Amino acid sequence: MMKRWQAVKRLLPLLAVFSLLLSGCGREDLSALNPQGPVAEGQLGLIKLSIAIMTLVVIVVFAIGIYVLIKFRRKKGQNEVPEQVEGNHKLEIIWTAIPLVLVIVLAIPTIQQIFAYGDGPNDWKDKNALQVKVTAHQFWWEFEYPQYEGLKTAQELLIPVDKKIALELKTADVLHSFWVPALAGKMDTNTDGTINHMSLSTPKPGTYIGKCAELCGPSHGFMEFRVKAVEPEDFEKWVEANKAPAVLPEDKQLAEKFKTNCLSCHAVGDQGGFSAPNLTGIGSRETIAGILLNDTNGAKGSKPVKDNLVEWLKDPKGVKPGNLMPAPKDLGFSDEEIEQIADYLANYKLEY
Ligand code: HEC
Ligand SMILES: [Cu+2]
Repeated sequence: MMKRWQAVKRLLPLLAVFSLLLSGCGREDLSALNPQGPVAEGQLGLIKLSIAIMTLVVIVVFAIGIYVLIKFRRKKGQNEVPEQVEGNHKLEIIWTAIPLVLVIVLAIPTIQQIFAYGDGPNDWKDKNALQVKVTAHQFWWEFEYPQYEGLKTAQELLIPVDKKIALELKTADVLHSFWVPALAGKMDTNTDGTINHMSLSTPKPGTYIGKCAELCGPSHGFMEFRVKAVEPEDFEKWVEANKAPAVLPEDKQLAEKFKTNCLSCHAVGDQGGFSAPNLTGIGSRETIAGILLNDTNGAKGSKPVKDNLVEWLKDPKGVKPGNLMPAPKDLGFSDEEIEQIADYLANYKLEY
């Protein structure tokens, strides 16, 4: 008895440290406990229901346990072995039936919600839904809007409020998982070529943080994205703004260098490729590379867009280890040219 207590005493500080560590994981902006749309609300409801049922079970089991411990403890002077009881049909039926009932109570709303909020493939065909094809890459997110020809963006999924957003999810490389805690649960991007669907919506304009929820490589922890919900008129304005012809650096020589070295992977406007994030209007986005916070919406710890661009361009792998962008200096860009490119990109904004 004494020994056991000592072991517990030794474990307690460890548990305290763990809970302290875990409390560091609590980011309010990345919490499923603060839902901002119907899907996340329904999911929180299920979390609450299952916690309630489990709490009830714990209370009842502990109460019975404590009652039995007290009632049937050995009395003073009681030396004979008590009557040994083996099996009791009535009790066994009861404690099989109760969990079954509890599981059914949990299953009914769960199944209801799955179908109410997750009719993925049908939502995709829903004419009133905004379709977005999501492609996960190590370590960035690509968003394509097939209902708007040629419209593609990266790291920041712009959506109109009060509209069903139907997502089709796939990966370009390894297994990732799309997760915007405030709006909806996770959905994997499969590596076997199969496509997953999910949908979400929100009535509230705002920026919701998303994260890759499947360990996918050295920069998995930095694989963040933003879902930015705006009024429908603003969304249409953004769509129009994206159609503007490509803006290139004013300096002719720099523009050529940018075209040959950067647009082999990236796109601006109607020029370039799509093996890397579309840079159109990057100056008005809320992050660089999904993780360096721009001061476009005054977020805590944010910096001017240009500073973040310089930080990224000076050392992309320093910001996100293992990512696939070559360092511009290895492509022959001087520090001065990096500054100029950062300046150009920071001023490449979309009005909406
Ligand atoms: C071989 C392809 C490739 C080339 C060439 C390349 N990049 Fe990239 N770039 C990438 C990839 C991939 C990412 C995404 C990295 C990540 O977030 O994991 C990226 C990210 C970026 C970002 C952040 C994008 C965002 O959405 O926030 C900027 C800015 C950028 N590159 C600028 C440049 C510039 C300027 C050049 C030319 C000097 C260049 N890149 C050359 C592949 C490339
Ligand atoms: Cu990932």
